[in-house]
Amino acid sequence: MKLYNLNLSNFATKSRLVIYEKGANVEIVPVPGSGPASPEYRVINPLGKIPCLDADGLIIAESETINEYLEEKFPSPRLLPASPEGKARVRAFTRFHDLYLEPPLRAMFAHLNPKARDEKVVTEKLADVQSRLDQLETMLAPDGFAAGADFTLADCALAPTIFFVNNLLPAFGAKPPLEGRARLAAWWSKVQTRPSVQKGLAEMSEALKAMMSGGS
Ligand SMILES: N[C@@H](CCC(=O)N[C@@H](CS)C(=O)NCC(=O)O)C(=O)O
Repeated sequence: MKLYNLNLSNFATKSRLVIYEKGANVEIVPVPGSGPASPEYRVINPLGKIPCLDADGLIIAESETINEYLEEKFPSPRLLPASPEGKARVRAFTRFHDLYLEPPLRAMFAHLNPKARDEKVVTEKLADVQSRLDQLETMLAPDGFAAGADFTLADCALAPTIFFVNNLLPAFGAKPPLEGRARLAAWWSKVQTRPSVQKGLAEMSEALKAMMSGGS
């Protein structure tokens, strides 16, 4: 099995965390060609999105589909609870992440350079991200991991994006995102005790530094 990956990608990190947690035998490889838009990669994943998993010939796109597949293929340690209620609780976070929290943050990436910034777009998207973070604050378990006592797919989805939230929002003039959000701050400290998260976020951090300094 192979995961087509970019270390800076929060969605690819979401899947790498699952691979690291499970110690799954998945080779992590760069996308071929010049990047996700390259014809070489489009032959593999027509959506042109990272990550995608080559499961011995079956191409699986979309990080959440990949993560649920990995959960079934490599059931230990379990990252989805056994009960329908527990599963629903975790999936509420992963859907919230993919559909509501991440898209407005992503829309801000193109405006990182103050010289190429559309302030109207930034103001609108920043307000959206802030209200999603407030919603997340009310959703998080009062202590422990996102959905309760156990580390789950919910934490794998949230950690890479909250890494971006913490590192990039202040560049848009926002106050530190953990300030005034006690549950989010407590969860962030807790989730970083996990070796898989330490590894995944260190890879993102290195890639972010390289990008900021003009490297690849
Ligand atoms: N919904 C997708 C989103 C993946 C995504 O947007 N990946 C970004 C990298 S973080 C990407 O491939 N961007 C390239 C593009 O959109 O052309 C998933 O969950 O995998």
